[in-house]
Amino acid sequence: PAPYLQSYESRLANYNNPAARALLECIARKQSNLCVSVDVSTKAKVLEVVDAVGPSVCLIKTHIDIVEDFDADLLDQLEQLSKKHDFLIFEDRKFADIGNTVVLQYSKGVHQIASWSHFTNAHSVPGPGIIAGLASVGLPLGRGLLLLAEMSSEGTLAKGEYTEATVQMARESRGFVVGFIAQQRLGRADEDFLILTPGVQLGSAGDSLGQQYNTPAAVVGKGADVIIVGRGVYGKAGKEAVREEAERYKKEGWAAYEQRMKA
Ligand code: 5IU
Repeated sequence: PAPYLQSYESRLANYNNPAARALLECIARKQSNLCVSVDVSTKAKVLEVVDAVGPSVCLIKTHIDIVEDFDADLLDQLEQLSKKHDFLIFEDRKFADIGNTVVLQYSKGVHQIASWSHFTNAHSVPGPGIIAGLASVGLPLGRGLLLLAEMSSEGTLAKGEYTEATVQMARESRGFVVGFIAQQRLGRADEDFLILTPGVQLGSAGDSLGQQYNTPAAVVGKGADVIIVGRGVYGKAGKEAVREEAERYKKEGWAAYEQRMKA
């Protein structure tokens, strides 16, 4: 069968990248293909949500630039929580500039993303120089890159030939590019890319700003390896409710994976 129809453990053989390997191992160990997107804007709230969902996730996705009281202590505490609960970190930075500029954005500034984030992502619109730039910083640190091949939002221009050209760019940088943010399996049947899919929620079709939701079962069925859930989890009131919701998505995501392997 195609690589993605096999177990997460067996797919380790297809990856040399340390971040990709660590993610596959973590998914298998925790029986979780859930990534929670922690889109909240204070340190205290970020840490509360991460501590609540930590046991249920393989990956935490951040938008570090929305945290109004950001400081280095947040990064220390995030790292401690990642050890306590056993998860990896993905800064959803969506780099989109020329190689020289993304080198600086990835390694410097207030956030120094490369120093703490196992994964980040980039638009393919600038061409392969963006990958070369990010790789020059990230590869020596064992980081992995996801290319934005598709988006979940209504009217996205990332489709068709653009998506295909993005997959081709990934093929040419396989050591660093480990997969895609996408809505479905991409690449040939004999290729193995990690597919991380946002726009996942149970019981909602979307929001008022163009977000479009599918269920965990639907996206895993179409090839997602990791489901990314934001408001569906952190939007619940109270730490206990957030914890329970993360568990619910974890179980849904894992059941869908087991179903897919039977296919
Ligand atoms: N996100 C998307 N769709 C995309 C990409 C990223 O929703 O195509 I690329 C991000 C935006 C947000 C999270 O940080 O994933 C989804 O949050 P909600 O589950 O709250 O909609």
